[in-house]
Amino acid sequence: MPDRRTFIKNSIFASTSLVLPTLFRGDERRTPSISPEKYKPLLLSTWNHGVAANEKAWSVLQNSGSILDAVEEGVRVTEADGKTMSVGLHGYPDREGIVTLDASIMKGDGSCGSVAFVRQIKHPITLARKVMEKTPHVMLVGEGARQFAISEGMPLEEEKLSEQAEERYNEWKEEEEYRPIINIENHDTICMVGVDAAGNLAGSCTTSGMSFKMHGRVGDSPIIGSGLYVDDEVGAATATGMGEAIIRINGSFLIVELMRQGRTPQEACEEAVARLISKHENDIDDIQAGFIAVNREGEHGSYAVRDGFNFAMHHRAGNELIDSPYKYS
Ligand code: SD4
Repeated sequence: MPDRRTFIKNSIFASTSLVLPTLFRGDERRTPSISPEKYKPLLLSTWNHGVAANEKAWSVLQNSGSILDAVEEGVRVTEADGKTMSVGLHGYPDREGIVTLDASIMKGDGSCGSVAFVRQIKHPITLARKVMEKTPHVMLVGEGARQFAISEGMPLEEEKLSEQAEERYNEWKEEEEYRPIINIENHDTICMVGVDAAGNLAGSCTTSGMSFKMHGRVGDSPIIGSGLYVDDEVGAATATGMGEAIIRINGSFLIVELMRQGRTPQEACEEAVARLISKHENDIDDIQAGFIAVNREGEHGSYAVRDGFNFAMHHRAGNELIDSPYKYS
């Protein structure tokens, strides 16, 4: 059984190797400059799987011109990628052995939708978009979300763990004696924020959440303002990592508001991480969280609590995987 990093690296590189555009060369990475250039359009996505998600989103943006379609279609690639163990129905289950998914989507005009604790739906991001566009609500959870999916004609998938998830779940039950794992190695959500050539923004976020979580646990990803926030007047931000810590500081909203007050995306991400750390003096060694942000001018930023967070950035010249700056090694 490979460790998480090796597994993610191998699987994502394997799954994206046929679609890599000009700038990305597998293990070639660079650290972003402190004052990044302005790019419009621009797409940013979390982790290695962001490369393939960006690739799809970019082609959708070129064809449809819609930044909302782009961020939805982009993360659907990861939701369907059977090798990503922290997104989609093939991901790791909760401690009862049940996979429950969280997702959110937001447009820069304030429209937003999300679903949480939802079962049997292959594309929760599309369900979140339907909540946004077809209901008077922002968020549906659990059985209600599933019933809404059925009423919208979305198929229910069989509730069966993927081979890899089942194997790991059985190991975990023996090793961890049924305690939820809360540690820095246990997350890899796909989140995407983007700006089109005219400065319109949108974002998306979808996850199976923390592995072996308590049944019913919901993280930051479907909570508007925590896992994702978008405002055409300012910019967009999204988060990955330990949801509990991100919710406590309302991380994505915080970053957008800091940008509104004049911070660059980079400065805003760094300040959000500092805030998060200040609320976790006693357990910060167990926490990883990372943020990415873009403003309406097309500047970007990223920052993480610790080493190991990366993100994919797509602009006109191509798609790159970038190691994020961070606070702790
Ligand atoms: C959660 N934030 O459920 C998600 C997990 C995650 O990268 O981001 N993984 O807490």
